[in-house]
Amino acid sequence: MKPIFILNGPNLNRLGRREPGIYGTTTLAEIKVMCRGAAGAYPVRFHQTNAEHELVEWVHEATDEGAGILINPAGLSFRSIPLLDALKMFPGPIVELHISNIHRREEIYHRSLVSTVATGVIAGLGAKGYPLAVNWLVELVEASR
Ligand code: DHK
Repeated sequence: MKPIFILNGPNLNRLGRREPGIYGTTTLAEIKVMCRGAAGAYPVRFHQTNAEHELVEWVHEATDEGAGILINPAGLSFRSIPLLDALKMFPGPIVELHISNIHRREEIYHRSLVSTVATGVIAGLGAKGYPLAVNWLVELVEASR
């Protein structure tokens, strides 16, 4: 089985302590456990980085080896052409996830470049959006086997 890549962008390593009124108190380590639970038998490659180039390289790895991508690009959602270009190469399903509802926040968060290539977008469901997205990806990948 090809793995599901779960990729997290800048500042998400601070979840739990980062603006809990917006992002909640669930840590990224706890989210990783939730994702692995939702993935069942599917292998998961779970990463977080504050560096744009690392996120790009993991998208390349997913393009070569992965079944699906769940990505929270964080602040890179809105300005990263390199990340957008990398995601355009991925042949499988992509779910873009934001813990917060970016459309209810400041204007700078309203237009995600990643949404122009994502299969679907989840925003505002908090950390619980992650296992929901994984469930959806697993179902889709299973159906296409
Ligand atoms: C996380 C971030 O770091 C912000 O830059 C995004 C996203 C929102 C989130 O809600 O998970 O705008």
